[in-house]
Amino acid sequence: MTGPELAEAGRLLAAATRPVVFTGAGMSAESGVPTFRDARTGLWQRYDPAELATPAAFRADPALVWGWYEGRRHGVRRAEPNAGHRAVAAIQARLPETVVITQNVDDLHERGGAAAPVRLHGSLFAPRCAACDHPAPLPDDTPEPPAGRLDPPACARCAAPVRPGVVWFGEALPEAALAAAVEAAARCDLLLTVGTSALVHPAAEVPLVAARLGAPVVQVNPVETPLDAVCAVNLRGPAGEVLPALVRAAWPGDVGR
Ligand code: BJW
Ligand code: ZN
Repeated sequence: MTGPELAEAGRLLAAATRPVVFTGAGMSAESGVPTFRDARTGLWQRYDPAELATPAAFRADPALVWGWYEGRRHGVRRAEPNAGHRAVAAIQARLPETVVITQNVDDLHERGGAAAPVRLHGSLFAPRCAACDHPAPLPDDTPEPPAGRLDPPACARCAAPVRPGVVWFGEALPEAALAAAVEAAARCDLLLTVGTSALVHPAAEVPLVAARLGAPVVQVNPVETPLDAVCAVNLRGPAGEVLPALVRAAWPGDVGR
């Protein structure tokens, strides 16, 4: 990240009235929540998505999949929002029409002070029945995180296994969330994309919609992504450092952040 790029991104943010903040796993990396595809630390380096993040995987071995997601839910429960989440909340406080769209299944945007985001890939905190979609209560939280296999609870309505409320490969995204995301991207006057590899579709098309309709796209990511080509500004660095710096660049006179 260089001074002129930060200054230009700050100008774009200060001039915006209805920005979209589009986030991926890198947003929560500095909170200790692992990303999926980072070379050393990504979940998909250690686990096979085909065995854990598809409907077929859950049908084949519900206890393996449920135990893995419960372990991740406990990890998120112990995590705290980072300075990047708080900067997103500061943008929303300054520009109330800001729409936060996330691919993340954690709850760190809300806990960082932002309004509930548009969730494209569901939530670790909204389990539901795998057969009838009836929402299921979260299991009681034990002090010790579960390790390994764990039988899922049974649906109170039909007794089928309860599944994590996330979107797996091959599943449709929640219709209302995808429509809200595309609409917000189409009418925004700045799209800030943070911490996503932009490899998973259709979510990755959200910033492209904004770019196609003429909104500037500013990217925060330590590395290149397929979005580089459509970005007005690329801020190379971690969200927890770059986003607070961006807020300071946009509104230098503000105090209290
Ligand atoms: C930092 C940082 C720091 C690090 N600061 N940055 C078109 C083309 C090709 C394939 C497809 C296509 N359309 C659909 C597909 C198939 C598939 C897909 O996209 N596959 C590709 C991977 C090839 N898509 C689907 O299957 C989707 N469904 C679908 O298309 O349905 C069609 C349908 C219609 C009607 C009926 C039925 C079906 C569903 C996709 C669901 C994705 N689910 C997951 C798992 C969620 C649950 C869970 O958590 O386990 O969602 S996969 C995983 O990837 C997760 C994420 O939300 C998603 C995106 O990952 P993200 O957030 O970008 O993370 P990373 O790790 O990839 O990147 C992190 C970035 O952060 C990196 O760039 C780092 O550099 C950066 N970073 N530290 C800032 N400190
Ligand atoms: Zn049911």
